[in-house]
Amino acid sequence: MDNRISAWSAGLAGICAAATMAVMSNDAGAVPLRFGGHAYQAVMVAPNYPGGPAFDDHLDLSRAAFAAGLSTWANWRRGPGGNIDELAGNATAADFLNAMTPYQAGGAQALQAGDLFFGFYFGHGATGPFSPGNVGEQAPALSVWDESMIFGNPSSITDDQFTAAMGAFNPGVFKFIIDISCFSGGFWNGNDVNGAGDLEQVPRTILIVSSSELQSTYTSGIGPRPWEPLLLVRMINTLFFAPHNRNLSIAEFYARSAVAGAAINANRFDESTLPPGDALWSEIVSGDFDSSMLANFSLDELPGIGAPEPGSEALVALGLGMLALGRLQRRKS
Ligand SMILES: [Ca+2]
Ligand SMILES: [Ca+2]
Ligand SMILES: [Ca+2]
Repeated sequence: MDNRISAWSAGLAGICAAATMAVMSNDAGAVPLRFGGHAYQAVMVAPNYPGGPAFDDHLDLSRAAFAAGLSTWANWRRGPGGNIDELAGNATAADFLNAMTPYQAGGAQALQAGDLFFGFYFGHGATGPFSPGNVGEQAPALSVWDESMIFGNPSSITDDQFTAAMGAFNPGVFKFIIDISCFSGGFWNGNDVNGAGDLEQVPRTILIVSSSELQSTYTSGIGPRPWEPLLLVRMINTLFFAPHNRNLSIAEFYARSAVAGAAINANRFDESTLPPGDALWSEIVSGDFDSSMLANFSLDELPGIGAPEPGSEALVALGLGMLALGRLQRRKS
């Protein structure tokens, strides 16, 4: 049963001792895409970790797969001139933070109230004595340590630093963050004694995490990229296979993808809408990690993660109209 081959845990200190590499980013020319009255912009990173062939030396393939799924929706586009800024696997913590600045307040492409910023991180997470953060979180935090994203060069972003980055957007911008790493739930409810805190303090923030503040996140062992945790596998599948003829709300995106409370999720959603023959959907969840979606506002206000393909709503309306007309004609005859 245990095909989870390794943990995204802070204990993997060896991954943090590598040489600095040259950094590339394809963010040149990224422009927020407007759709349905909102601008959308993503910055995505999944660091690769040095040390040779291993489960964690090519996580950028997972970032690319997620971006490919996202770009099947009308409001997201990859590549130059698109609105998905994909950082290379050798990106540093500074690269990730710097890639956000054009879209923050005062930036050349600053997002405005009601727009959606999407930040994606998949990689190692740290807490406790392995974390570069300070001790000082208090209840409702589950541990006193700050939690951190760890990059391969090595460099890191603590939850306090990331909170500051999210606070740098214009008021009213929605910040939607996916953090797939050990202890990622610790990016919420920090409540630091020094007055700082975690993402719960930044208005209009949503955070999807793969673990609680006290948990490691495990790889799923499922191909084609066996290093992806199950939540990430399912999120990628949801992007590709959810019905594209209507908006995909973030709440629905999470609910279709979530693995926490697996029985609840299995009962709540119609499995018949899932792609036939896709074994990934029937994978049994061991319950060894706990995904959650955290938000500090009503999700009804959200523009959603996926917008329908242009014209699809008209096509659906036309189809319903034809159906009604057919019934009318049958009634007449
Ligand atoms: Ca903590
Ligand atoms: Ca903190
Ligand atoms: Ca924290």
